[in-house]
Amino acid sequence: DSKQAAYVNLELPDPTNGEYLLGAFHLVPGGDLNILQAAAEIAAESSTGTNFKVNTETKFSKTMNALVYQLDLERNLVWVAYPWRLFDRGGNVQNILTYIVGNILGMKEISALKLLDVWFPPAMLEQYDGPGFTVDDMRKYLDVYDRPILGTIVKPKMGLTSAEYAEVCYDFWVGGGDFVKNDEPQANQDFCPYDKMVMHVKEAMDKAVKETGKKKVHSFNVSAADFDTMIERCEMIVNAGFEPGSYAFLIDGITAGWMAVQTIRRRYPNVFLHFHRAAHGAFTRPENPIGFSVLVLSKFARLAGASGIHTGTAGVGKMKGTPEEDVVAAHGIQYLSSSGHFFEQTWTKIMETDKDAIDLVHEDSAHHVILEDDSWRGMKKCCPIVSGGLNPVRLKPFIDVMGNVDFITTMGSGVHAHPEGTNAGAKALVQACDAYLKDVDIAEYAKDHKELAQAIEFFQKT
Ligand code: RUB
Ligand code: MG
Repeated sequence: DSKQAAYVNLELPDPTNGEYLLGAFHLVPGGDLNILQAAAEIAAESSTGTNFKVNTETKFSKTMNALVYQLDLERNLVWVAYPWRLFDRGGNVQNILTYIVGNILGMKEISALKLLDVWFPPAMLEQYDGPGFTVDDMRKYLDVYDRPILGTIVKPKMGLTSAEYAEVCYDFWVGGGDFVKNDEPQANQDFCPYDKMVMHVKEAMDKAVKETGKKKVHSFNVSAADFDTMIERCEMIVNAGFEPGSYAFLIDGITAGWMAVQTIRRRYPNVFLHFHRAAHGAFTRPENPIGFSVLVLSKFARLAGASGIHTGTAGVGKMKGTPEEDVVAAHGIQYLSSSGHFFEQTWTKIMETDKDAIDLVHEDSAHHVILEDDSWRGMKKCCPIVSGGLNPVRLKPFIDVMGNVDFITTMGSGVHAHPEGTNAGAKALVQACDAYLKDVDIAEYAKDHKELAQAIEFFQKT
């Protein structure tokens, strides 16, 4: 069949030669197509083709065809190579997604289709921004190393006035927390105007910093209806007198879109860009056969330049998620190289990583390569943000599955539902973290740490 002749090459000599972005899909054909026929339809629709071969194609256009280059009939897997010259120049992530998880997810020819993993060739990485301001920069600002950055989300999710909102921030910060985020729907509501919220948060932060002698960070949701309003929100924060480093910009990247993410990355390279991912479940959940994985979403967030993205709690919290999915995604974006579901991704912009020649590199206990100074040669790291139904009691179980402490955690109910309130909730979180660092069981540590004892009592029965 001519489609297979044009869009399948099971003998493609070297898919990793640098010319192709690679994708691995789970595919169940629709109708009476076999997997090879369905795969050819996918490669066609997601590169140069359509349902019929058209008479307008040229010798050159055919070189831009995506190619099915590998199949696993037992597991219903197909691998596709996309010549990356297909993609919009100038580092546009939205454009890639329009191809590789675009029309194809709606085609009749599939009954299940999920992009499980992607691989970016080094030369392609060079075209994309990657993160500007990283969690390492935030760590320097906070003077917090060797432990997770401890955060909260103000709750109730909505309905506090700007002054009430800031008071909750203050209580958390003086309790010892580092980081507060707007819950993602927080915008410019009539009962909590954005400008007042910013002003009150600034006062609350100043007060908390003065009293504790520690730096604090607030992540402001700058997602908005349009470009101008988004930038207005950013500028309001920039001009409110905050110290650089003390504020982050949150974009709800799925609902606001990749253009919003990349705009903030380019306009504010020195601000931590916080990618919240509301609605990702529509395409990432494992029981949904159509979509793409958390790993794929997270890798594109790093490519686009998010400083951090929510990667899930690996089943420890309230959201659906497993270590196989969430931890692989977290490692996939924070390390210089790691194994995804199918691909080994190295985020260097050069083909060969001659480890011996790179004296700034070391390996951690799990043999993940870590750049001492990740601004050098590689695409910078993107920080896993771990959130959703966590509480102090669940901190250690999560660290155990994660295998490292290089993440930001934000606990909403896990802090504000503490029987003694937000301040005590923050203290309990800090104590749970201290217990972990001292390698003491939290039950033991709670014997002389009241807030932690209360948290254990309260959260363990939930
Ligand atoms: C969690 C919360 C975040 C979720 C999003 O609040 O507000 O929006 O973490 O999920 P709480 P994910 O701590 O009270 O559950 O992080 O999986 O994207
Ligand atoms: Mg939220």
